[in-house]
Amino acid sequence: MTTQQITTQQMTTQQPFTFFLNQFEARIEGVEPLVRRLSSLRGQFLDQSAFDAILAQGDPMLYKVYAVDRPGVDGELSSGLTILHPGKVGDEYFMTKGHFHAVLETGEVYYCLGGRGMMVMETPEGDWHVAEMTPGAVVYVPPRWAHRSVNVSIAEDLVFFWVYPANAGHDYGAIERQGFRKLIVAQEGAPAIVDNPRWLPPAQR
Ligand code: S6P
Ligand code: ZN
Repeated sequence: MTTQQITTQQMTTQQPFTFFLNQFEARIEGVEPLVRRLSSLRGQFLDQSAFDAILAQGDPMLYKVYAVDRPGVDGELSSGLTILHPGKVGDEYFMTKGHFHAVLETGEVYYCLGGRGMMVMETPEGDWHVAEMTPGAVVYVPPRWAHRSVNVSIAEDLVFFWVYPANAGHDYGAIERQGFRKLIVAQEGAPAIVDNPRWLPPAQR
């Protein structure tokens, strides 16, 4: 075993351990990434015919997630690296699915390592916020805020490290139903924040 391999034992016992984030190759040594493709975001992009047209040619990879998961108990922290590729569906930039944490009262820290992006956030009450993601930006996602990352660069990957409570879990349901309140689209070549017409305020759902 080299010092760069992360083992199952290290990921499940309470012994200290080190893992290596290879910033230049954008991966975590010894971890198999989870791959998310366009088809897993069906219904999330505004332009459904553009979505179908891309899928007719194949199912491109949108992002990869290298997760160093820890046991889902109080006090443990999971962390990892996400690489979100550039691209658009119609005028809308490639993005992650986005989620609330299943344990709503849990936050998360994101540290942007490369690329240019925006993080779209909202609360169950409909408050929203968009934070810029540029190298060096540390975005704090407070408890209760759903979060989605959007790559607004033309050609560069958006690369970010994150840490959150290992027992937080993910709740994708609300976002799958109606998406986020705000969308990020290209307007005259620059990213713009626009209303999502599918989104309804809590009282009208
Ligand atoms: C986990 C954290 C990230 C995202 C990842 C992919 O709480 O926020 O690991 O899971 O960036 O996003 P998503 O919405 O597909 O899980
Ligand atoms: Zn999260």
